[in-house]
Amino acid sequence: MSHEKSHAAFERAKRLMPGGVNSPARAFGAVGGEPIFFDRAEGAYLFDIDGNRYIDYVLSWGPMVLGHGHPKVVEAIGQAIPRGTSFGAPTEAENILAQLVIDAVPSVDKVRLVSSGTEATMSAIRLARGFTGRDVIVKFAGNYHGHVDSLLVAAGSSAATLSVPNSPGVTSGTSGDTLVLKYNDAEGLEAAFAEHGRHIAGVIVEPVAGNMGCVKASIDFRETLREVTREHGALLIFDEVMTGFRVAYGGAQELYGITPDLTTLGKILGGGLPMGAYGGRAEIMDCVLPAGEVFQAGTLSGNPLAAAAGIATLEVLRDTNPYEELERLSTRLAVGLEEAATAAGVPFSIGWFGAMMTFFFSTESVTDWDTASRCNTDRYARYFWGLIERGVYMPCSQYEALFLSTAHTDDNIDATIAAAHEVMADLE
Ligand code: KE4
Repeated sequence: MSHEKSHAAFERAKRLMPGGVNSPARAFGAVGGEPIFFDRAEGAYLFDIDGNRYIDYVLSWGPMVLGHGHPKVVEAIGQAIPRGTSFGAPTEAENILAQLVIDAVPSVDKVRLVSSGTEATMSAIRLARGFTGRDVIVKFAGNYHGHVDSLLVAAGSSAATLSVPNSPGVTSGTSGDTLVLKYNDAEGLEAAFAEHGRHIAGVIVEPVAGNMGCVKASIDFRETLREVTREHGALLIFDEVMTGFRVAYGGAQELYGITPDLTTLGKILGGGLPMGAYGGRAEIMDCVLPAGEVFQAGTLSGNPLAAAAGIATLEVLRDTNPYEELERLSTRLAVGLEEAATAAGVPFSIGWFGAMMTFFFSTESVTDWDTASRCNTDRYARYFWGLIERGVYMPCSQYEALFLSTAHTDDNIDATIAAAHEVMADLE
């Protein structure tokens, strides 16, 4: 498989942009080699500039839950373009998208649309501080909430992949009000609130972690999150940028039966175009300017093209309810990968929740950052490149989740499992 054109493009890119990429998650830093440049995508497939085709399990890090180029999404964007790409003024499309979010997500009575997941989480923690009058925000090691200064502490995703979980440039003053706890540690959470509860404005958490690889939150942890925040007057923020509309139409909160105080959204919400959102109870959201005094703004917030793509995507998800089929395909993939690793005698564990999962090269069950960080990332790199050579595009890091879409087929799963058997057999 030739990557000559990708190599040439990357050589040029490195002269133009830091590391040749516009997000470190794409840099292949954890798997070695050079990133692949893509030309186009269709359904479950990516096509690189050297003409190679891959079954895509990254799906733009989650947004493409309907696959690439879904006709209803393409049509919606095509119809919006001639009417204008941005007005910097309200549009009815924002009303429609906001209503879809409010109807879908149990915790959301009012919502503010922004342009990325980072903007959503940054705004949500500012709002939690403004609403409570408190300073401290709790996050969990291995969770990633975008490149918000105060949350770039023990961060997951590419921060963990590239070993900068505590980024240079984040001052002690900025991160000083961030309390980092252990994911799935209900006792540690209770102890932290016993000591600091009156100072804690909010707790932000991935209700299903995807940024240390896919790690489920235990029932005890989830219930403790809701109990201690309510008891101490702190806001519970579910960061559903990844899980929203993916694990269920109403996100993890719909499945858990837990109603957070605020929810952040992104990725699928924009159908592949830049979109994020944060929402919650009206009494909290009405503290946001101009209804209230907590400032937040954005030139392209609720952009009409992104809103059109998001509306089309959510309407398809709402009307077709593909989650059982996504779960069936995910089950086949998980079982197939397990069989391939077992046949090859390769130690593994799987983190899996609906249409997102991670195949961990680990001898132990991964429940938090400590266990995730002990994975054999060299073995993951060999697994990644072995699958690339066989036309399968997995996340370029052990600390990411793979995703399925409604465009994936049983044939795609069969081909992936067959490739995995060949790759695992070569993993010493
Ligand atoms: P964005 O600012 O990248 O749109 O969203 C930040 C974010 C917030 N919360 C969660 C739970 C997230 O997973 C993310 C972003 N996810 C990473 C991949 N794990 C985006 C990929 C990248 O950084 O290029």
